[in-house]
Amino acid sequence: KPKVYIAKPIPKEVEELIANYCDYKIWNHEEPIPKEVLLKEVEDVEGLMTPKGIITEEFLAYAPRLKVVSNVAVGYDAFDIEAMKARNVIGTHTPYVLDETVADLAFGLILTSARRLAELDQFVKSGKWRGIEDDFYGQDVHHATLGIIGMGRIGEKIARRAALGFEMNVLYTNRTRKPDLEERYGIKYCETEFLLKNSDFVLVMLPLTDSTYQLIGEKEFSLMRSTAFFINCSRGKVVDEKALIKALQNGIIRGAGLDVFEEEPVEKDNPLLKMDNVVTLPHIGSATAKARFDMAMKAAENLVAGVTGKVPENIVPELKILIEK
Ligand code: 8YV
Repeated sequence: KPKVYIAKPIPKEVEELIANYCDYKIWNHEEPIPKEVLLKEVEDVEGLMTPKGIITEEFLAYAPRLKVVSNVAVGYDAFDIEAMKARNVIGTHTPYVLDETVADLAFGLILTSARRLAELDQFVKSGKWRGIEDDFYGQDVHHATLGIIGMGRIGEKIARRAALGFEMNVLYTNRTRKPDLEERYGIKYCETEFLLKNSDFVLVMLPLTDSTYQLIGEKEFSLMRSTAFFINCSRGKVVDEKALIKALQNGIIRGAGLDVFEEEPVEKDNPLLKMDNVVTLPHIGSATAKARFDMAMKAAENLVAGVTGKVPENIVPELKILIEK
């Protein structure tokens, strides 16, 4: 059987699938695997399943027999695509199975920001509640305008919730226009500038790539309404975090709902953690038992396919060229 390494704990059923086809070892600890342990473990494996997939040229030099890296996440910004191409290492990810789960969380962030849920939860628990006060006012979500930057699989699920559930006016930008979604949900394609100027909530749902790195910065925040909220549950680095902090400190925008940060875990002296109008979460977009189980299972299927001479279902688009050769 081909040797593989699993760099995170996985459910029993997922382990059983791998055991049927592979000779495997698992990192079975809550804390992330230390780099030196991982580098030792991958010395003679053909497959690696990993939650983060930091695959660089340097890493690949430690794993001369590696054929497939199965990322237990949909985002694969930690893959060095060129290095993997050069070494003929296939990379896979876990699309589809987390889309609805992340879209739910996006609405969690929208509602929590607009209706001040986290702040007022703390208020009640601290025993300060005396009567019904006007101070508890938030902003309406229903019928407001949501601008979605990035209309991929997850963006679409968010748009559907917004348009059909909350009857929001949905604007979007994307590399390619999606007329079918416009027709189905009544969402509107527009220029980024128009979206920023006209949205009550600006939500980014973008993969992190060279062209999306810090795509949202000072100029973009300056175009937003002073009453608008900025929402991000994709990748922290698509935003210039310093510019976001400035925009919040100077009242350029009303607030933010963030599941992701430039550095994770977020530094404890990050000013975002001190702001009442900012909701912060520890990157839990896909964190439900069902979604995480499905992600692990999909990642295992991709891994097994890759080391048993089959074509994995979810090769990342940029590396499909490796199996077309
Ligand atoms: C996390 C995610 O990576 O899928 C992604 O791209 O950002 C999340 O699902 C998750 O922590 C993976 O273990």
